[in-house]
Amino acid sequence: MRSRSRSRCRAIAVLLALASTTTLDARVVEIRVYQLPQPRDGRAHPSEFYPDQLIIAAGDTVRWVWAVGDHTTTSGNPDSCAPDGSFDEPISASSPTFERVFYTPGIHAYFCEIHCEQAMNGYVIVTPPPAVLPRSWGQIKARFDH
Ligand SMILES: [Cu+2]
Repeated sequence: MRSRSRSRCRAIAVLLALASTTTLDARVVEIRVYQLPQPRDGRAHPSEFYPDQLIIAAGDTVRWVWAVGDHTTTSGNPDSCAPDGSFDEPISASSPTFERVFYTPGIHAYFCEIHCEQAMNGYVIVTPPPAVLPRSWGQIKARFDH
């Protein structure tokens, strides 16, 4: 009985350690999805993602949050409005948020399919995860012994 509760305690400690290491550095960053009133001078650009350029670290979450209008978050080339199939979610009153964790470093472009021609697009720039500092002389030495 005693060893059973001890192993349960150990399991809980491991879970807590895992939870703290995975959530300690990861962030959730929000992007607002707007549709502004059409300007009187007829300029097109009434819809936007804000901010439309974001720098995050690998493992961070981006959360798109609906504000006004019907939109999509569609991965792909905003110049040609061509989806690449990585993600494609509606952002509207009935589907007000969309979250995605970005693991792969690089530039991830996306656009709104409905307003792509009006340059409603954005970029998520994902930096590599920070280097882990060596914790012992042996680890430091191992880096230079080849
Ligand atoms: Cu849109």
